[in-house]
Amino acid sequence: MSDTEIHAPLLPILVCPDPKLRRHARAVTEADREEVAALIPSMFETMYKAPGIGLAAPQVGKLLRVVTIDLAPEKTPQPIVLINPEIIGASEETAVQEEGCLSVPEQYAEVVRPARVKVRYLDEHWQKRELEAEGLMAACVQHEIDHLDGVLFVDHLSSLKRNILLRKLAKAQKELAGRK
Ligand code: K1U
Ligand code: ZN
Repeated sequence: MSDTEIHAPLLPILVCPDPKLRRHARAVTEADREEVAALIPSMFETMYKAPGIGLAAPQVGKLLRVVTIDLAPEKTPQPIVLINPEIIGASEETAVQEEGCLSVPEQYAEVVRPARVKVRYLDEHWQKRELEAEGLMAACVQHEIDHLDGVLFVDHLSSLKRNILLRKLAKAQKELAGRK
């Protein structure tokens, strides 16, 4: 990376139990075009730096229905922007995927979700698009759309598993704050 490369500003990632993560994000309209155009590069920069394979705008405190995804930034970067994404089809068959979350740092759990989904969205040029996803992409896109509705991956776990994970998170966050 050269010294002259221009970077978009990094955004602070909210951590659970921040109440903003539980709010519903609103649909983006034409009136938001400038704000969204500025937000997207900052979301990618923040996601790559974290590092993560997805990021939803509410995780950086913006209650807008905007998501960035890149499943393989190290190998062959394939950045995807989803504006106002909607799941328009989901398989009855389910799949288990280990999930993490930048807002639930260093905690991982197996989550059961539909194995395949069809998503309708606007891309970064505001063109209507559809995406059929399976495997990690299906899990990631569902995880990110959940963020737009104030849902976290821990909500898909049994209350026992969720409580254990959230207690571990609180302990780790307390230790981190003590070191600062
Ligand atoms: O939304 C987020 O919090 C990002 C999250 C997305 C996600 C991961 C796994 C399954 C479903 C959704 C992450 O990116 S957690 C970090 C992570 O998975 C990862 C980080 C670096 C390299 C590879 C993966
Ligand atoms: Zn997440």
